[in-house]
Formats: sequence, C-alpha cells, structure tokens
Amino acid sequence: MRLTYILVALMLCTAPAWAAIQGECDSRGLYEGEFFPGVGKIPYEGPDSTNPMAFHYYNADEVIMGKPMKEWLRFSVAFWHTMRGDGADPFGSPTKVWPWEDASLDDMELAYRRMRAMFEFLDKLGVDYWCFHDRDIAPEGASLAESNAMLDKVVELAEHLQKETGKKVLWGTAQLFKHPRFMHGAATSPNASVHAYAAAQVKAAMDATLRLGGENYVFWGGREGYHTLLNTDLKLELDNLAAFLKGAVAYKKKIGFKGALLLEPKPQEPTKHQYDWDAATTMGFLNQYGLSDEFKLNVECNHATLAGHSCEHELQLASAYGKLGNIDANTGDAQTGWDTDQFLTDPKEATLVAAVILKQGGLAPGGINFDAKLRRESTDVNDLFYGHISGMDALARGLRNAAQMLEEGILPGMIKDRYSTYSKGVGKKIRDGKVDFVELEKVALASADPAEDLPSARAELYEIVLSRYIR
Ligand SMILES: *[C@@H]1O[C@H](CO)[C@@H](O)[C@H](O)[C@H]1NC(C)=O
Ligand SMILES: [Mn+2]
Repeated sequence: MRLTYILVALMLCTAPAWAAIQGECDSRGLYEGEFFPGVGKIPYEGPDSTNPMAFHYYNADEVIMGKPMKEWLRFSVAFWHTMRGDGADPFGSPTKVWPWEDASLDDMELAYRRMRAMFEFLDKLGVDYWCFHDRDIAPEGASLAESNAMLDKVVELAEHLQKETGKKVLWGTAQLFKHPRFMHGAATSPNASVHAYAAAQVKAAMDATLRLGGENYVFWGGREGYHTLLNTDLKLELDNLAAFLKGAVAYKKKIGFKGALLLEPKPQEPTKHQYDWDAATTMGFLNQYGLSDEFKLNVECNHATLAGHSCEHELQLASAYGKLGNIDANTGDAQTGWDTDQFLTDPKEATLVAAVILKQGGLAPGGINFDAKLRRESTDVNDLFYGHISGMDALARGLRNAAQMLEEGILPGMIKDRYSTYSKGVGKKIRDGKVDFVELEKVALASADPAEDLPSARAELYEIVLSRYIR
C-alpha cells in the first residue's frame, strides 16, 4: 500500500504541472513563499487616509445605485502587462527584474512561477478577475503541437489556483501579433497557411478560456491591417477577417462556450492602418458581414484617443448600439502620440466612463480590465500595486461621482429638456416614424422660422453643473 503510494507520487512528480501544483516534487520552479512579502491585503481606508497601500475610494462591497462596487466595476488584472511587462520599449532593453523571473529556470518552470505570482497579486489586491494571452501565460514551443501541450499544462495549474482562490477569467485571447509568422497579418495574412495557423491558435485559446470558465473571449487584431495599400487586396483581407470570425463563432457553438465574443478596436500601431479602426468602423464591419449578433466590443480608452476620439465617445457609441461588452481601462499621455497604456487616473474622465456603465446597467459578463502598464522606469515591485490601486480608486471615485450625478438628475434633466420637442407633436411623430417629408414641409411652412426662437446650447453651464460632481 505504502509502496504503491510512493510509486504514484514519483510518477506524478515527473509531470511538471503537477509538481508545480503540489509544491513538493522538485525544488525548481516551485512556489517559494510570497513574491510580494511586504504587502498584505489592500484595505479600504477612505479618502482621508494617507496610506498609499490602501484604497481611498474603492470599497468592494459598498452598495452604489443598488449594486456593490465590485459588481459594477468587475475589475481584472492583465497577465501580460502585470506579470510580463519588463520595461522594454522600441528604444531600450528591459528595466524590470520581477521576483518571479529567474534566468536559471526553464520556460515552463518560469510560467508556473508567474502564474503563482499572478494569483498572489489578485488575492492581495482584492481583484476577482484576470485576463490572458495564450503566449504570455505559456511559452512558444518548437511546433504548434508543443505550444498547445505547454499551454494545457499552464492552464492546468491556473485551473487549480482558481479552484483554490475563487478567482475567475474575465477573458482570454490569442496573441497573434508578436511572432514573425504574423508579420503580414494573422487572419488577414496574404498567405493562407498563416490564416490556418492563427485559427488553430485561436481554437486552442478558446479551449483554454472555456476550461478556465472565462466569461468572454477577445480578438485584438494587432497585425490585421496594412502598411501600404500598394501591395494589399483590401477586399480580400476584409473577407478573410470575416471568415475567420465566422469560424470562431462556429467553434464557440461547437464547444459550448457561453461567453461573449468581443472585438477590440484600435486605429493603428503596430500597423499603419488597422481594420478595427474604432467603434463605428468595427460595428459597420460586423454589420456588413452579418456578424452583429455574435460580437460586442472591448473598448480601450487609449485606443479611443489614438483614433481621435475621447474614451467617453467610444463608450457612448458602443453602448448606444447595444455593443459595449468590456472596457480596457487605461489612458494615453496628452503629449505622447503613441499607446502608452498608463493607468487611468483622471477623476473627470473616470466619472464620464462610469456614467456610461451606470446608464447601461453594468458591463457583465464583461468588466474593466486594466490593460495598463507601469512606466519603464517604475521598477519597484510595489509599483504594480500603486498602479492598480490608482486605477481602481480612480474608477471607484468616478462611479461614486457618476452615481450622484445620475441620482440628482440635474444634468440628465437638462439634456432631456434640450430634446423635449421630440416628446410631443411633430417631434413625437418623427420618433414614431409616422410622418413624411410632405407633412414636415406643411409644418415648416405653417410655423415661424425656428431661428427666431432657438435656445442657447449652454455648454459652459453644463460644464459648471458637471464640475460639482468631480470630486
Ligand atoms: C505560404 O506560407 C507557407 C508556409 O510558411 C510557405 O511554404 C509558402 O511558400 C508561402 N506561400 C506564399 C505564396 O507566400
Ligand atoms: Mn487592450
């Protein structure tokens, strides 16, 4: 009996995922205690606290407009930035040496360590969700089959850690932009072999997301665009992108994945032009190819500003079409022209963002993912906490502000008054589709010129009213 037990244990120890789970088979790659030993659970201490390792606005269980803050906000940590962000940029090498990185370990042992660090971080920060790219949680192997096998093993560990902690996947995605094979595109590559490879990778990433109980699956087309139209068959590429997405819908149904599929617009970077330029373009594309019912959007704030919009514009537009599924909360820098992915900290912007969330009754099954990173020169591991605390507090503060704004109803009332002519008479008929140009002409001929009596837009007054809620 005892011998059998030892034999079984020895066999299990040869499986690295199991070794990492058990923490007792191999001295390498295992959980060696805490990766953030100086940090405990981040408490809520209220706005007057001067402790930076505390929340000043985010109080997870406090009820705002009928729901706890954590349910409105559904925060998520992004594995790629938080665990893998090393500070490298197009001009310089990595600057960060995080405690879970250890050059003496092999790729799989490192992957296990990073996953353990992720769950310690989620636990201490008090965040329920995480998001991942396939190739960031697990290494790329010598073949697709080897990559798939390694992904499975890391997912096995993540599944175990989720069961232990109750943490959940907000969404998974496939990284189809880093490897040179995707240099001409993934789904929109001119080479069908690349399209097939990308489909295989998405298939495996959808399997992983399903296994981890992920609530959504995201597509960001980092290479789905072009650098010059001279060498590009634009129509063929768009058709292929649509075919790829149709394939994903069919596969989702085949495996019984119940989560939402989301497209993440971005206008450019790394390509000169990306097909999912902004919310309007992406929703037009979905409509054109009959995919509108199957997809929603993941709106990223810094992508909105790169497209020349405010984040609020993209959120309002997506929400107006019933397509706002998730927010990648971050912000750009006003003086920097590229995607800096900083934590969103501006209380006014956070208030406007939160107002959209409140008005549409929440984001579920989506949430707010911190697709945000530290500056290159922020190299202390505690900076990861400061970054997320600042982002969570900003959005919680925005939620409180927006709730007060909506509950008092002054600003919504002013907007309602501005459009009051549409609730009666000819305006009501326009809304109901019960009037034609002939009748409208009759109305216009019989009335005074509207220019004689048009009220002011009072934009400055709206700004005064808004400013009272920005706290
Ligand atoms: C397409 O990619 C495959 C696989 O890399 C390669 O063998 C083939 O030569 C490529 N064909 C064209 C026309 O690009
Ligand atoms: Mn993003």
